[in-house]
Amino acid sequence: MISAKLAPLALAAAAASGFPAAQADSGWSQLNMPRGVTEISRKIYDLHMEIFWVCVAIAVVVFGAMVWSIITYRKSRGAIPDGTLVHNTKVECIWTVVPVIILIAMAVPAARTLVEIEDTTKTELTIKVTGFQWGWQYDYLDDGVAYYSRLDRKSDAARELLSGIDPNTVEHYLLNVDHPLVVPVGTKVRLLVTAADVIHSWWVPKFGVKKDAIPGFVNEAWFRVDTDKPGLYRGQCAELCGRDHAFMPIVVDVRSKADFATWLKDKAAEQKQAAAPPAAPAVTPSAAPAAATTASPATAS
Ligand SMILES: [Cu+2]
Repeated sequence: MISAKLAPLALAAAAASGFPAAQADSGWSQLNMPRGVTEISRKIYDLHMEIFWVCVAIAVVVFGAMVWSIITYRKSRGAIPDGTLVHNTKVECIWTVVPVIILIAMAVPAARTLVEIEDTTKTELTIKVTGFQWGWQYDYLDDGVAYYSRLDRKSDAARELLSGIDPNTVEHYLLNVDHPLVVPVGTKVRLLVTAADVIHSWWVPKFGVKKDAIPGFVNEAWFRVDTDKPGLYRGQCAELCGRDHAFMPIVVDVRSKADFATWLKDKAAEQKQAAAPPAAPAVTPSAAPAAATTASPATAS
């Protein structure tokens, strides 16, 4: 009943946030953070809900006491202000000790989750992520594969001023890239996050990862996508980094381990071939100096 009432509101919120309604989840989940597709993202979600309900309980007690006092001790009922009210040591001790206990009770699970988020040991794949104006570079450090990932051309054309293209006709408008980051499922992937110019932030909500990309620093983050959840996951730069901040989305293509291995092998071979110097043309000794002299004016100009 309530969720049915709130659904249009949630849809409007989703539309306002820039996420297409078709891609977003429905109902209540649109008002909350996603549960995600990694163990850590679910732990973060559970922690968030735990703390949320603690806050709700505190709000009910505090505002309940306030409203009850205001109504019960109102002037029209003949209440007289107590001008002699002074310190009550017992009450003051209680309202100091109780919040301290609540804070400690919240800090313990929060610290436990934070420690897990920071634990980048036993990683199976390391990828360097470099943010730049305006896109991302992905470096598979152990495999010699590196490429840039930018806003897809269709979104880029539609976002131009007076382009005449209706953004509603572009699929995943501003949320699609030309070359997504490709990773395998069920693998602990470590990201080394940095930036080439200004501060960016690599954020994929469903992985529970949001890490600042800072020039001159290398930040670490990690994720392991559930083995039964391959697919495309989207995110965005989450640090206001300048004019085109809104135009550097993130797409992660999560594949099965076998598919990923094939992709990585093909990509490495393709990049190796592209980097190889072109086969030297057969140059006869007499032709070589002539080629050199004709080439020099061209390079000088
Ligand atoms: Cu950015």
